[in-house]
Amino acid sequence: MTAASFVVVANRLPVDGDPDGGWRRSPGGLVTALEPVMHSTEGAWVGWPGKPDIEVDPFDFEGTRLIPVSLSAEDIELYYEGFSNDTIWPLYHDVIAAPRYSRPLWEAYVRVNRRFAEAAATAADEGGTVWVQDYQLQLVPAMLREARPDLTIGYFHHIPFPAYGLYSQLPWRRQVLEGLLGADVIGFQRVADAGNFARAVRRLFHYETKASGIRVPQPDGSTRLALARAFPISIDAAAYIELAGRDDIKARAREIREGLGNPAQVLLGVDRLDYTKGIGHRLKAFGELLAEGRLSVEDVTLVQVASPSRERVETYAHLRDEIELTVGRTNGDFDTVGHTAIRYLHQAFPREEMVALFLAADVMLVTALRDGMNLVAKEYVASRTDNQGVLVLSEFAGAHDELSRALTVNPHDIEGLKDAIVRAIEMPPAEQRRRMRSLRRRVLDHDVKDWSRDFLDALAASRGAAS
Ligand code: GDG
Repeated sequence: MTAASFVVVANRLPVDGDPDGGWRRSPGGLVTALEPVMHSTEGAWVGWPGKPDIEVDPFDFEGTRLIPVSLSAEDIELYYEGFSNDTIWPLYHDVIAAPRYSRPLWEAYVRVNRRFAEAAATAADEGGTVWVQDYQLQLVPAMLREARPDLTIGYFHHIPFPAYGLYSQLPWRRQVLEGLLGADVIGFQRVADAGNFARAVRRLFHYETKASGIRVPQPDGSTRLALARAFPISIDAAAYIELAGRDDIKARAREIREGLGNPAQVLLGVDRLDYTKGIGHRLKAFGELLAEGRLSVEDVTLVQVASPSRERVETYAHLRDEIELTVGRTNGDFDTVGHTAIRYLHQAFPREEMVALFLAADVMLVTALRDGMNLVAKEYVASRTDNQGVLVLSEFAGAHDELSRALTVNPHDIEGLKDAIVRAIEMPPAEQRRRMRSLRRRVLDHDVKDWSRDFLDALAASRGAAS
């Protein structure tokens, strides 16, 4: 097997197995972001193929070498559902749900991170570049550096990094920081995340942290610079614009509105069914507006897509019950024979249908309690080539740093959220246009290819930036 000069390491490979034993490219921003680099280099991608207990040999797929890391059912339960999604995920999202601190989960996380690091160490060419993705693999940078000091190593963190007062709960807080500090560049979504990380490093290790980087002492007495900085992720804006311009998708958007009984206003939420997304807060605000008579189901319908997610984690199963109880109650109380209050869809849809929903929606509700970025907000904006529609956006989503012309909300403030929904519904077309133009400018000027280029340029510049 020839070694690769550029290697991506992510929890998942960029493909899904199809029923007849082949592989399909999985939809997703990361794949698009990395396409140009993958094709201009001898690229390889290390990741889990998506099913338990399958051994798959490395194979070539659309010009990229895919290197599967096999996970047993037990690995998935302890490393993925356990430590990644039941410890790190809630802790890093400000403890919205209680994190589980359990030694067997941590031990599985270390074991599985080592396997990913070993696979990357084998795949990478002498002096090559490795880009590690996300919170499931925080220990990989240091493990990889130990095995292959010749490599340039980048890490991007897709979710928030919490304030030290919360981070310090983690029994393995030193080991996780040590793992991340193995990278030359550690990328975050927001400036605040990079700041939280640097503060945790200062508190726990007393290393010097400056804008130029963190001085990490080396075993030989020298120091190495690790750069911790914000690189806000984005979307493949051109792909959304193209879909939004298709006649069949525009026709589908009209059909969606007709199917809802042609309400004057369609509100939309699109989220993985996750407690970080503030779906319950949104439903509560909408339900109260109906109860108070400020809105009526004759005029307004809320479409909520809640795509199935992490269903084997108990907190997610409870959340689903809670949301579905609220939807059932609200619809029971307010539906008429011809009109529904909430059209709830616990399903995943093709991207074409998502764009049709974006075009059908007068108001997009993004009410996350904490979110690394929130790509849905950017996808809605990119799709609105008509410069109409209103984005209601939580200040706790990373996207808020860039999309300040949205209607800002604190989703915990239900009265404020209700007022923002009413204001969005009543916003005159001229104001919608002014705001949407400015939002679109930002998303179009900084798409996902700019994101990966900025990160990889910083990574290339870090090579040899030792002190
Ligand atoms: C993590 C961070 C950060 C959702 N349902 C369907 C569907 N989606 C697509 C959306 C969007 C993506 O999935 C979700 O991305 P988000 O950014 O909104 O949220 P997370 O899944 O939590 O992602 C987040 C992101 O990583 C990237 O760094 O922004 O903060 O939590 O693209 O459109 N797509 C289709 N059908 C669905 O039913 N086709």
